[in-house]
Amino acid sequence: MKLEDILEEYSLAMFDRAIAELDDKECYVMLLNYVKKQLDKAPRVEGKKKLYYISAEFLIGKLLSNNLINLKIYHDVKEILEKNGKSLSAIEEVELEPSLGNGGLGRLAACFMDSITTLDLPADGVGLNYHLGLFLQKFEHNEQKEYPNPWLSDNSWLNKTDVTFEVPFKNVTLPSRLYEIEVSGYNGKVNTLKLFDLDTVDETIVESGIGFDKKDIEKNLTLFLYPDDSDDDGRKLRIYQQYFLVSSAAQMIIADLKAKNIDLRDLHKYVVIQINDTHPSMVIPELIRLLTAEGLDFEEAVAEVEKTTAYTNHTILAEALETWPIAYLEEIVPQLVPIIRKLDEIAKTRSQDEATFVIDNDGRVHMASMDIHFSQSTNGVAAIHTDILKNEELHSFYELYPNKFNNKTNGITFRRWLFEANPELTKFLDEHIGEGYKKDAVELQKLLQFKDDKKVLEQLLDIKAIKKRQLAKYLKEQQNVDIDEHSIYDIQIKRLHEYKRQQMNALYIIDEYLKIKNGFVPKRPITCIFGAKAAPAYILAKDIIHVILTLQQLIDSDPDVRKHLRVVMVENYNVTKAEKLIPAADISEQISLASKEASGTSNMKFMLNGAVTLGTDDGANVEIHDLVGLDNIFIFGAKADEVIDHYKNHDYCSRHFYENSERIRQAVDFITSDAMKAIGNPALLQAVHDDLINKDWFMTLLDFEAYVAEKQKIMDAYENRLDWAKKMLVNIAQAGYFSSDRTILQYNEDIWHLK
Ligand code: RUG
Repeated sequence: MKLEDILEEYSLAMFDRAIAELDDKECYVMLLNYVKKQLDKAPRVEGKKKLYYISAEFLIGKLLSNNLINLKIYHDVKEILEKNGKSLSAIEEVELEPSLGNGGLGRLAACFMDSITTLDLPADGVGLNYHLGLFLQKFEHNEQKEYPNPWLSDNSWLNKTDVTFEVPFKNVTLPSRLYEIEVSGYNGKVNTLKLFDLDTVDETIVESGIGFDKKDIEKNLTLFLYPDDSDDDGRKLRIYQQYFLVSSAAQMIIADLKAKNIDLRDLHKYVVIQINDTHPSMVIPELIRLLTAEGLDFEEAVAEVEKTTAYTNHTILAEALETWPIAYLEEIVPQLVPIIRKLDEIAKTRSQDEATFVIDNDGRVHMASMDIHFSQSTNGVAAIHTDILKNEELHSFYELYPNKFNNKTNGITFRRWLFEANPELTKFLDEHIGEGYKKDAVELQKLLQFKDDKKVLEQLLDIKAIKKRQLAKYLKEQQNVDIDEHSIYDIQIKRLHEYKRQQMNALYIIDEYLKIKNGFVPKRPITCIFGAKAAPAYILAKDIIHVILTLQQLIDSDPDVRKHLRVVMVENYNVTKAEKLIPAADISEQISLASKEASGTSNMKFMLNGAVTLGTDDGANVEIHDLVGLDNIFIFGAKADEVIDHYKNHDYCSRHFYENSERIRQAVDFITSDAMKAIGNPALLQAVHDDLINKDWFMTLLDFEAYVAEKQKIMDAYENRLDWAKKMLVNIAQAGYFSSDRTILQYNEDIWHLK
C-alpha cells in the first residue's frame, strides 16, 4: 500500500475525516501515531554488550521531523501533506519540545543517542522524566522571569511502562516508574531512551513562578531539572534526584542481566556505563551495593564496577564539579555511606595526594574523584580541554592513572543540524558532491573543489539569504520583532554564564552604539542576536540579561541607531529555536575566556551551516581553527596558558584595564548612564558595571579591545561577498570531523567495545 493511502487510512480511523479535512493538531496526532507504530515495528539494535548512557539531561528537541528523516519518509510525508493543503512546518509547531535538558551537555547526549543507534550500537539512554523542565523563560520589564515549562501530554513520544523499581531512601522507599521514548537511527533501527519518574509527583504544588516545597520529595522529585540549589533543601533535593536516577538505572541493568541468566561476575562483558558528568556518579557505590547484595564480595564488586564504568568530564569550573557533604548522604542515602568510605580508603592506598581524595578533610565527597578512581576511563570533550585536565585540573589523577585519560572531541548529528534544519543546504550538497557525506561526513571536503567557482559561491550566498529571510519571518511571528534581512546576523546562543562572556558582546554593542551616535556608521547594518537562559539563582547572569534587554529597548527606540544596529534577545531559547537561528547566522560568536569552555557544540553547528566563527582559542574552536586555517576563522584574545597563569599568579586586575583605556571606560560606564537607567533597573545595571570593574572573574576587559578589533575585521571581510562565500564553503567542507558519528566510533573503539 502506498504511504499516502496508509496515512489516509490513519486519518479516517482516528478522526473519521480525510487528511485534507484535519487541522494541524489532528494532523500531528495522526503522524505521531503512524510514526510510533513504525518505530514499534522497527528492528531493535541488538548485541552481546550494551551501553547505558546515564545522564541528568537529554535535550532531544522535537522528534517528528527527526524520526521522519531517520525513517527516510520525510520528503514523501511533506509532499503528501502539501497535496492536502498542509504544511509540515506548521504541523511541527503543534509538537511541544520535551523539556529534558539545559544546554550543551544535554544536547550532546541527544546527538549521541542518534549516532549510537545509526551506528548499530546497542544502548539505552537513562535519565529522568522531568515534568516541567528547566524552566520557561519570559522577559518582563527587561528581566528574565521563570515559569514551569510543561511538555507532557497524552499525545507524545513517551510511552508509560509497567516496569517499576523500589528506590530506598533513609526515610521512605519510592517506586520509580519507567517511561520510554524510542530513538530512531538513520539505519532504520531503534534504541530506547529510558526515563524514570515517580507517580506521586504533583505539578499543582508549584506556585509563584517555579517555587515549590523543596522538602516534599514525593510530590516534587521529578518536577524540575536542576532545582534551585542555593539552599540546603535544594541541594538535598538534587541528591534525591540523583540517587533516584542511578538506583533505578542500576536495578534495571541488573534485572536485564538476570533476565538473560548472565552471571553478575561477568558484568563488564555485557555492560558498559557512561557516566555523563558527575550527576550520575552515585551509580558507582550503588552498583557495588547491589552486586554485594547479590553475593559478590566487596573487592570483586569494586573491580567489576571499575571495569564497567567510564566517566566524561565536561567542565573545569570548580563550581560545577560536584561535591556533597557526607552528612547529607547519611541523611538521605545512608546505605551508600559505608561503601563510599571504603572507596575513600582504597583511594588513599593508591595516593596520598589530597587532590585525589574521595572524601576531603571537610567531609565532602568529590564525585569526580570517585569516578576517576573507580571507573576505567576519564575523557575530556575537546583536545585542549583534555590537555588542561591532564596538565592542570586533574593532574594528580593523570599522574596516578595516565592510561585512563583520553580525549573524545564532541560532535553533532548532521541528521538534525543539517538535513532537518537546513534542507536547502542539504540539497545543494547532494547536487554538488553526491550523498556519500551522509554516511561519511568527511566527504564534505569534496566541496573544496568548488572554492573558486563563482557560480557555486553565489548559490551558497543565496541559500544563506533564504535562511536569513526565514528567520526574520519566524522572529516576527514569535516575538513581533522586525529585523533587516540584509543586515549581518551576528549570533551568540548558549547558556548565560560569565565565562561565555555575553557581557563582552554587550560592551561591543555599546561601543558600536557610541560610534554611531558620533556619526561613524557601520558599512552594513548589524543584528546582534542572543539566546540564553540564566540559572534562576545566578544573579549576575540574570543581571547581564537585563543589560542586554535594556540595550535592546534603548536601540529599538532610537531611530538614528536602529537602522544600523539592532539587538534581539530571543525568548526561551531552546532546540527548536536553535534550528532556526543557526542556519541563518553569518557570524558565530564563540568568545569564552580561553581554557573555560570545555568544547562547545554550537560552534560546530554554525560552521556546518556556513557561519564564520569569531572566537577565542578555546574548546573545540581550537580544532575548528586547525581545520579551516586562519583565513577562514577570526581568532582573538588571550590564550589558555596566559589565562591559567593569570589565575595562578592572581595578577589580573580589571580596574587596571578600565583605568587605562578610554574606550573600555566609556563602554563600561555606559551601562550605568542616564540613558540606560531611564529604561533599566539602576541597581541591576550597577551590579554588572561594578562587577566588571572590581572583579571580572572571567577577564572580559582583558580581551575586550582585541575582540572589538577582530569584530571589525570580520565585518570588513563580510563586504567582499565572494571571498566571504569562500570562507563559508571552507567551513562547511571541514565540518565533517564534527559529526557525532565520528565521536561515537571513537568512544566505541577506545572505551565501550560494543561490537
Ligand atoms: O560547558 C560545556 C560545553 O563546553 C560542552 O560542549 C558541553 C558538552 O560536552 O557540556 C557543557 N557543560 C558542562 N554543560 N554542563 C557542564 C557542567 O555540568
